[in-house]
Amino acid sequence: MKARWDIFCSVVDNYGDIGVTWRLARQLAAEHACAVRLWVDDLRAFERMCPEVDVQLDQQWQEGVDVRHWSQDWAPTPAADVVIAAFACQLPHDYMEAMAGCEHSPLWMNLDYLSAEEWVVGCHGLPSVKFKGVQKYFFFPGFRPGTGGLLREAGLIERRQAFQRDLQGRQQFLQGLGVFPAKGARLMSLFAYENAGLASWLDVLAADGQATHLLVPEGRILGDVQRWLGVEALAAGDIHLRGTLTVQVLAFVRQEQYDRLLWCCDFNAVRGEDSFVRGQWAGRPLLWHIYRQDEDIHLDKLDAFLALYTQALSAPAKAALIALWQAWNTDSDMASSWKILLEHWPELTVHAEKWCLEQALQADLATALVQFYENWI
Ligand code: TRH
Repeated sequence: MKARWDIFCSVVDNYGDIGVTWRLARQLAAEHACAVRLWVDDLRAFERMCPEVDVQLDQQWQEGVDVRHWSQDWAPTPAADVVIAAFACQLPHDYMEAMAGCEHSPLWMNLDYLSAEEWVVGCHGLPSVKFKGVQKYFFFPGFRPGTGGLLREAGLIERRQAFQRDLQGRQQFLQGLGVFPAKGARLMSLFAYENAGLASWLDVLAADGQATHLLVPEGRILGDVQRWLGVEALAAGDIHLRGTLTVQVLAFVRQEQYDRLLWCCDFNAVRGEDSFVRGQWAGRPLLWHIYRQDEDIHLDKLDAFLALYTQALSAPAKAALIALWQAWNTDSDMASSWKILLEHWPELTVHAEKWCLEQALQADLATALVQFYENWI
């Protein structure tokens, strides 16, 4: 009999919560023959990345996943064999009672936030709280051996590499999005939160000897782009040229298309958690806008990732990358760090692919979860 999995996703803000749980749910169903229910409290956020979602429905099937609207009025529901609370969300009390009432307690896990910090290795898989005899465990994604790894579908890297080799396929994909970059232009994507450092970056791109075509999916950074362009409003489809910089606004696309967009670009600015990981699987140099946390604790997470990511780089390339990422994450001037980074472009490009392949040697997160369950029973 198929193991039954319940994944609970509460959308706090943005798209990372649903982005991560949707990928995980799909992969568990498609690759591990699990019967997966995905409980989501905000179907509108889900609809942005999976337009087939009907926001009116309490129950629907999407790509082999039983999608449930997690509403305030919780109807009695039997507990699954494995229960995942994503990002420490609080399960409905009645559901916890149902877990406690099971003849065989389910495996209950908290899928934590992604961090490259060293302590994660020591905490991954440890018992957390108990509810009436049902034990909860910490499950930490991560970059280091001994963590739960990263979400990565089977064959992802091979598909990505084949797509990157297929010039015509890439052109067709971009044309489908209305993107026609000039020959020789550097193609870049920009998905980020509001950032006061953006103007200085765009200034230097506009004055660069090489042309840049910058793709900006609709979202929080658009206000800063708009101010820099000096236009009244920006909407998907808009294209503006300033110096050697073309800025093009894109509609928010479905998750698989966003992956392909990252694969097409020479450089990706990504953010949060899920796009950050997908940027790494793209095998291209990237810039991470980390999710801001109280008391700047996100800056420790940033440093921890940088320490790992830059280990194999030459000293000057390492310094250039660190300077750029730190400038971006402290709303600082980007001009000089970007210019210096350009000097190390070939090394950073080779490194991005190498890092991706190294990370792909680890078991992926869905497989690690299934393994954890199998060891547990
Ligand atoms: O949206 P985010 O900022 O999410 C954040 C982080 O996860 C953060 O850690 C968390 O605490 C906070 O949410 C609540 O960035 P993230 O994680 O990259 O998620 C974006 C998702 O949107 C990702 O799955 C990719 C998807 N996406 C599309 O499907 N289409 C698009 O066009 C774009 C730009 C993104």
